[in-house]
Amino acid sequence: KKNPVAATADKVAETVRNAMGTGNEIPGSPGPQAPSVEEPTEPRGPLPPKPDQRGPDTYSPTGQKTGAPQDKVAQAGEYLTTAQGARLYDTDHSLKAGPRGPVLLQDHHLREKITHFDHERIPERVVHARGAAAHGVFQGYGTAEGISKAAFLGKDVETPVFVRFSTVLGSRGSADTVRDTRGFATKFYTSEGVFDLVGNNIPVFFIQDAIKFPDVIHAGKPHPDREIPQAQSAHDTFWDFVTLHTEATHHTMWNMSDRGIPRSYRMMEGFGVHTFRLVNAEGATTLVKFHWKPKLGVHSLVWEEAQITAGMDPDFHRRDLADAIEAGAYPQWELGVQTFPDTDDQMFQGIDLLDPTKIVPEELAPVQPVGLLTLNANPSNFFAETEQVAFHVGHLVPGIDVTNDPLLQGRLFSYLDTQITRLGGPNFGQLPINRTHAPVNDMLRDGMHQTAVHRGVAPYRPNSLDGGCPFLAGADTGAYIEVPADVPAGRKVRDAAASFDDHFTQPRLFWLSMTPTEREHIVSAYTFELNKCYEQAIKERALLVLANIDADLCAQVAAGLGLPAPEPTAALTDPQPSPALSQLGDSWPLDGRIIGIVTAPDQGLDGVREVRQAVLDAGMVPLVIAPTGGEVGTGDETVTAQRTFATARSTEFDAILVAGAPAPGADAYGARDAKVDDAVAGAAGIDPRVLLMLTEAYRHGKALGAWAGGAAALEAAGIAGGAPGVVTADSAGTVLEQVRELLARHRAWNRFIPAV
Ligand code: HDE
Repeated sequence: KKNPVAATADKVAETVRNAMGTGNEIPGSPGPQAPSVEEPTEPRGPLPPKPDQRGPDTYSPTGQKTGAPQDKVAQAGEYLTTAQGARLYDTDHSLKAGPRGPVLLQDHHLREKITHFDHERIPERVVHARGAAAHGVFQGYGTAEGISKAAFLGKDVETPVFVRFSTVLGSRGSADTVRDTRGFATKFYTSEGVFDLVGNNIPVFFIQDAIKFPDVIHAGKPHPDREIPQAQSAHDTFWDFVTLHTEATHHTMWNMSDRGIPRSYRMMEGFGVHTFRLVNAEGATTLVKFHWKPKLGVHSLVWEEAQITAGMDPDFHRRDLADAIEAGAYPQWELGVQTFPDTDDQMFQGIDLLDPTKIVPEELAPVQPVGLLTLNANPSNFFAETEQVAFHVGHLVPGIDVTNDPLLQGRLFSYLDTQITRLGGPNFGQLPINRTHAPVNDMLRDGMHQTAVHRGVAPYRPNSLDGGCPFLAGADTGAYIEVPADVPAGRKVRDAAASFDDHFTQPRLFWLSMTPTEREHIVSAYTFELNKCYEQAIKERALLVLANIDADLCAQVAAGLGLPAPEPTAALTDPQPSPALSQLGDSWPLDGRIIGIVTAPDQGLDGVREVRQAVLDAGMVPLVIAPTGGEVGTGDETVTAQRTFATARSTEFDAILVAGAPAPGADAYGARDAKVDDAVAGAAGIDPRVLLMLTEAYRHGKALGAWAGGAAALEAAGIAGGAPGVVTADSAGTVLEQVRELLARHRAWNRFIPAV
C-alpha cells in the first residue's frame, strides 16, 4: 500500500506537470486544462468583520465617505490570487525547469511572495515597542462642559476609541511582566478630529526637559556592547543615569514600587502626566491633569511572581486583556481631571504645574470624573492596528490645549518625526487605524504610500482654479484655535525655573504615603536592582539619593547591599502624606479574576463541578488542574481539566482552591520513567508540582482554600489551615465564599505584616 504522504506529493507534482505542460504543445492549442487540486474545504466567501471591530469609516479628500478599505478582509473571495488579482493554481511549488530542475527567474508569483515576505517587518518603536491594544467607546458625562468645549466630553456623547498599552524599555518580543513604566495611549476618534491622550501608568516622568530623553532611554535600554539586559532597569547604566540626574528620583521610586509590576493592564491607573489647558465656549481657561481610574482597582504582581511569569507566560498582560474582552468582562476606566486656576505663575499650592516630575496630591485637588471608557473589542489584526497605530500629543481638538511644560514641548516634535521612519513616509494618517472620523480636507499631497486619489489642480490656498476652496473656519465654525496665552518675557536661555530644583520632597511624599507592605516591596526592589549592578560607585551614589528621601529606607537598602548607610546631604522636608497614592486597604470587584482548582480525580471530585460553576457565576474564570488533560473523574462525576500539573504554575491564578491531594504523576520528575527516591517524592506522597504551586501562591500572598482531601495537600506544603488568607472547611461552597472575600482585597498581606 502506498504511503499517503507520498501519494499526495505525486498528485501535486502531476498537477504541476499538467498545468505547465511539456513545452511541446502546438501554439494556439487550448493547452493543459486548469488543474483540479483538491481543496481541504470548499472555497468560501470572506467572513464579514464583526461590527465592533471594523476600522474607522474612510473619507475621500473632499469629505465623501468611501468604501475602502473596510473590505480588506483576509482571504476575501473564492480563489487565491496574486497581488494583482490573477488567480493561482499552485502556491506550494516554484516554477522549475522540470520537477528536479533549477527554479526559473520568470516565476513572478514566487518573487512576489518572497519579496513581500522579505519586507514584512517594519522598525519597532524606539520606546514602547512591546504593546497590546483594544477598541472601545468613551462616553462623556457632560461634567466637563463648564471647563472645556470639546464635543466628546459632552453629556452622553459616545466616541469610538483605540487604546494601546505598552512597556517602555523592552523590544517587541520582550516579556510583559518586567519592572517598567507602562504606556496608556488613547486615540479618541471624535467628531472634531482625533484627540490622543498619550499617557503612562505613572504620573511623573524621569526628566524635566525633552532634550534629555535620548539620554535616559540610552541608559535604560540594553548595554550597547552585548545588548543585555533585555527589558530591565536592573543594570548599571540605568542606575548610573538616575543617580546622576536626581530629578529622576521620583519616577524611579514609582518604578521600584508595586506600580512597576501591574497585575493587569485592566488594573492600572493612567495619567496624562503634563498639565494641559482646557478652554470653554466663552474662552475661559483651566489648567488640568488627566487621570484614568480603573473600575477594578489598582493591583500589582509581586516581584518573584513577575519574574516567573516572564518565563512561563511572557504574553501574560496581552493574553489577560484579550481574554477578558473576549469573555465579555469589558475593562472600564473613568476619565477624571484635577483642575487648577490658570494663574500667571502656573503654580498650585507651591507645586509647579509645569514640572513633569511633580504630582498634585488628590487630597489637595480631587479627581473629578468626566467620562467612562469601556474596551469592548479586540483588534482583528495586530500589525494593521496595534503596530501601525500612531499617537501624537499634538493631536488636539477644540477645547484642549498644551502648556509650556518643556517635556511636553519636545514631545510635540518627536512623535510625528519618529513615525515618518517607522511607518515609511508621511501618509500613515491614511491607515485605517489612524484615520480620523471627521471629514478631512487638507492640502497635503503625494509622498510615499499615498493612497488617496486627489482631484483638482490647485492644492494651495487661495486659488482661483478649484473654486478658491476650502474656506477657513472660525471659532463659531469649529476651528481649532490655540489659546492666546501670554508668553513669559525674558532672556533666551538654556535653563529651567528654580522650582524645578526640588528633587526629593515628592519622592519622600510618596514613601511616606505607602503602607508597611508597600514600603517593604519598595525596599526589596531597590535592593534587588542595585545588587544587580556591578559598579560599587553606583550603589553608593544610589544610597546617597535614598538618604535624601528617608533614613529608614536608606538603612534597609544599605543593609541588603552590605554597605554603610550614608547621611543625607540636605535637610529632609516633611510633606503631608497622600493616602490616595496607596493601592491597599479597599475592596474591589472580582471580574475576570482567575481561580485555579487543584483536583485529585482518583480521590473523587467532591464539590469540584459546583464550585467551578459558582466561580463562573461570580464573573471569574475557573481553571481545573488535574494530572492529565481532557475529561477526568469517573462515572457521573467527571469534569474537564483546563490545566495539567505540568502546564499549570501558581502565577497564573489569583487564588487556588484545593479539592484533593494528588499523588505524584508519572511525569512529576521530568522523565516519565525516572526512578525517584522516596525522599525526593516527598514524605506525603503528593505531586511536587502541586506542592510548589501551593507554597508559591502562599508566598505571593494569594488566597488559598481547601476542602475534602485538599487540606492534606496544604498541610504537606507546610501551610497551616488557620493561617491568614487560608480557608479550610467541609463544604466547597463555604470555602469559595470566604476566598471571594479575601480576593476582593487582592492579597492576604497580613500573612506577613500583621499591621495591614
Ligand atoms: Fe513618549 N514617545 N516620549 N512619553 N510615549 C513615544 O512615539 C517621547 C513620554 C508614550 O502606544 C514614541 O510613536 C519623548 C511621556 C507612550 O504607540 C516617541 C519624550 C509619556 C508611547 C516618544 C517622551 C510618554 C510613547 C516612540 C520626552 C507619558 C507609546 C514611538 C519628552 C505622558 C505610544 C512613537 C504607542 C511613544 C517620544 C516622554 C508616553 C519616540 C521625546 C512623559 C504611551 O516619539
